[in-house]
Amino acid sequence: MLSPVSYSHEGNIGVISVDNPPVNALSRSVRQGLLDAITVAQSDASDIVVIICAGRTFIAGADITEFGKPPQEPYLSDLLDTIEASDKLVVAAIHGTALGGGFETALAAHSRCAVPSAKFGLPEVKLGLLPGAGGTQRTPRLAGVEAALQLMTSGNPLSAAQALDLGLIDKIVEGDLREESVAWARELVEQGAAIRRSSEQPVPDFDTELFDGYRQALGKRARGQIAPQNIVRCVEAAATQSFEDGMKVERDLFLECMQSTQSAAMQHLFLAERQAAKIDGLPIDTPKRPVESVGIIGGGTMGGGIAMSIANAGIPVTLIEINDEALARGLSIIDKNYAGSVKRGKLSEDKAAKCRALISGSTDYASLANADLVIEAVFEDPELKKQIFTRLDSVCKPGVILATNTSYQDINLIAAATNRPEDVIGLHFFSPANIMKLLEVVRAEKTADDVLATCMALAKTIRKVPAMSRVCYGFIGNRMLQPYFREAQLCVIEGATPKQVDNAMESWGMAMGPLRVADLAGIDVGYKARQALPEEQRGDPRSHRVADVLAEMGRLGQKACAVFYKSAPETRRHSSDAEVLEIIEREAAEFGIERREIPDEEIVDRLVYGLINEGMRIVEEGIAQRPSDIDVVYVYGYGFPASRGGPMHYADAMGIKRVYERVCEFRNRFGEEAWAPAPLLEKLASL
Ligand code: T1G
Repeated sequence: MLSPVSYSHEGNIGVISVDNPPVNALSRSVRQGLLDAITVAQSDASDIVVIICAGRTFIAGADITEFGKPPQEPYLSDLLDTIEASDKLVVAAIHGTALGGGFETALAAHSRCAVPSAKFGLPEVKLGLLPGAGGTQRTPRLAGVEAALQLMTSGNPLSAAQALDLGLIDKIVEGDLREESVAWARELVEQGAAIRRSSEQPVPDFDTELFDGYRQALGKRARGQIAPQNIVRCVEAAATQSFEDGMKVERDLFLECMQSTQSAAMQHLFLAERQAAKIDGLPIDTPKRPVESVGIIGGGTMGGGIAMSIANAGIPVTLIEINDEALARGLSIIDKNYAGSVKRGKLSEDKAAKCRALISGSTDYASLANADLVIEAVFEDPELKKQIFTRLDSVCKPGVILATNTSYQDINLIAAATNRPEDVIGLHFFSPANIMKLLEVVRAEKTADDVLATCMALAKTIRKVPAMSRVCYGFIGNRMLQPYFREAQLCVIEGATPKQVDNAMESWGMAMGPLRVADLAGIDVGYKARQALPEEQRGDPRSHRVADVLAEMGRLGQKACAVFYKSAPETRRHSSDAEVLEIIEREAAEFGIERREIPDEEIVDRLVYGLINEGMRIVEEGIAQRPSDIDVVYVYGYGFPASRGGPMHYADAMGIKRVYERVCEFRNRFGEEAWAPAPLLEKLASL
């Protein structure tokens, strides 16, 4: 088999070139090829060696698809030690994204040059891992302890300019990388440049308090996660021990992470996210429609956030509102949000101004005549949505994509309000839409393949993580939320306090407990949706009575005022509300419920297994293409902990039999209607 690594000469320069598409991952054959090439270079006529990559990027890391399999020689650490020990100066020439093991390879080289657009990072923490090939020991020696801690615990990349400032690279070259890096290598030879091994550099002075500071901060920001804490221990070893001893610490703590369920969950998510972007049966080269201008109907919270996420990708947006006053309000919210992003350092002043300039407003539908995509984002009134689509049908050009941001309605009915149902699709954004990563792409019965393919690709353009759902009430995410919220409210009326339920879920890893989410997102949409249903279709009255009472008292959520908690307007801090606890007691008595102590473990199992059981139904009905899409939806849209991999991965990790038995136990205790095991769960448990 041809090696993905080639070795050639340009005069006295040895050039090692890696070509392993799509991202030059450090597969076994790449490692072997690099080892062979650097070994040959030691005894050939070359004076200096350049490592460069073909394709779109320098090495983007170890090969994630090899994780979980028995490790194969040459091991990356040994290879990098060999590169660093080279008697001939080794230059790494970088473009694209030098990440993880790829960046570690560059750090093992003696000098590094890069094109201005190159990015550098150690994102292992996002896989529940840590840099396991010397990154925790070499980075602090070049960039200092604080920069190293920041780089590895955030997992976010640096620009070439930042990497140069930190001393992680030595030169930024303009133009053709191969030409420029070979020319620079030639210069280094002529200058008689010395070999500078990262592992031999002393760690610059550092503040010893840093480590405890990071441990505490990560204890809050990455509660219960192993990798971030292990990274701090590795960098501490780098700062206080020899390189060799530090490498031993790194090895042990890397293996601890690699063997953890947290890392298995996060690796699962990495691949699940990329899988979710693929539509079974839809060829990857399905033609896509151009999306160069977008219209948005409705300038409220969702419409404004959607406009920003599209403008931030450089696409002009026209925001439509019913009148000038509403339009001015919508645009001022957008201005405020951009100012907030600049203040928080998320966007530069210049970038924010450029993006804002791409958003214009109108009260005239005719201004959408040439739009390529129109997204309706008005409140959840089915008749209003149909009227809007009928109107769009009459003003928009042929071939426009008509999308609705509804979070649960039947998109087939909305599509039927037009003469072009094949051009209608659901694009369900999550609030705040300019921040939340998930985009639920809802394929209606008649949605055309190119419309679907276009929207899945658009998601990547606007930096969202897409997951496809078929049409059902609430699609994937909100449909599964029903048993989750049902159980949260049943636990409350049966004996737990809102605080206990939320704390149990947050200690387990949810970003925010269900009742705090209700306070934040509001309960008006859910309440109105319930009121629109006949009594017998509203589900167990005990599971929404308290919410209904609070809604009827006007406690609709943060927009109006808190629901299950008292919320201090200036601090928005939540605290228990005696009045709510009284209402819970009273309604429980009404139902003749004898309230009891509910263990946190039961709360977690009822809410999470409720998600899993409904998730199984969603897979067997074909609403979701695959279970891992559900994991992507819940981690990127509902604050499900990435370190647990999503509800369906968690079910596998817990053991399907155990989940099934627990669901059966709940069925026996709480009834068939709520807890009948999904047929797929039953089938998988019987295997
Ligand atoms: N290994 C194997 N496959 C990979 C890969 C990797 N490291 N990175 C990407 N791919 C595949 C991906 O699955 C997809 O495949 C295709 O490449 C394009 O990816 C010892 C242990 C590089 C920024 O965490 O962040 O090194 O779906 O769709 O949006 O310390 O991929 O087409 O079949 O994401 O342009 C550390 C992970 C590993 C970087 C490109 N490295 N990759 O983004 O394309 S751990 C990472 C990314 C490590 C050492 C440790 C991104 C990207 P397919 P894509 P993209």
